[in-house]
Amino acid sequence: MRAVTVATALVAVCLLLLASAFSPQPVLQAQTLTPAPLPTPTPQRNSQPFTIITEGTIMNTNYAVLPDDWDLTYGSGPQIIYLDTSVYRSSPSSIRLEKHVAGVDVNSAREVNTAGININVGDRLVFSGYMKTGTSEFGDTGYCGARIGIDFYGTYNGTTKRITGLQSDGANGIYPNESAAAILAHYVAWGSDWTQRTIDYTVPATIMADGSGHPQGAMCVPIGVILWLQVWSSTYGSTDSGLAYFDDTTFYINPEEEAEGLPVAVSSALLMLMRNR
Ligand SMILES: [Ca+2]
Repeated sequence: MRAVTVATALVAVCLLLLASAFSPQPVLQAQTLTPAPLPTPTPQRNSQPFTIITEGTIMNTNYAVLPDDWDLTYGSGPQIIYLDTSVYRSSPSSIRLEKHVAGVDVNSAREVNTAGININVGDRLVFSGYMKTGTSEFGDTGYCGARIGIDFYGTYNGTTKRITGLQSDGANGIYPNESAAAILAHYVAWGSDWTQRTIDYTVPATIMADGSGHPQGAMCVPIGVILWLQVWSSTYGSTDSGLAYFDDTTFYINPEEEAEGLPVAVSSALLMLMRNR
């Protein structure tokens, strides 16, 4: 009798999982957010509003396909972001980022962004990309070259704004405790051949605001991210004429579910059940 009861329970659990797997996932309403200025020394970011896209129902989607998921324009007027079909890691192209010229282009951040991507507390975010850099016009060293990062957005006092940015590998804190050594190590220095950098970060329940959007020190619940590719320097900013190329970018939400060997839909349903306990 006991074996039969256990078997019956197992069948019930499997049916529940299958039902959950094939039931429609909630779709968030698209929201329009207004990015806020970054704190010093991180440069001013795009002032254009953006729309959050949902993460959808398939967990192994790459949300950073190059070039499709990257915004090749930044504000109005002349641009400094180009598709390059002669320098790339994988055919047919990479993204080339040229220097910022004050008064000519508005991309003083010297960066490339994705749209807003919906995330949830507890999600594991894995963002990776390859960078190749030219020579620094100024011979700059240290906190300079090419890098990748993640800006977090969340709601506080009824408005959704930028919370803060993650500038290192995700294993060494986030504002105000992000390791300076980890930020330094996350740069791909000038004069580098194709080099991969990866951010692996699990979204905490709250993230402290750095003051660029929400009031500094406010604890905010993260609801979305914008990924960025950037050339930056602590001394010469975005005006260095050294070029940077970005290729083979990937951004996965909860990729570990595939590694468990379970069908993606079933493992996603299991995760949802665990979250909702
Ligand atoms: Ca490519």
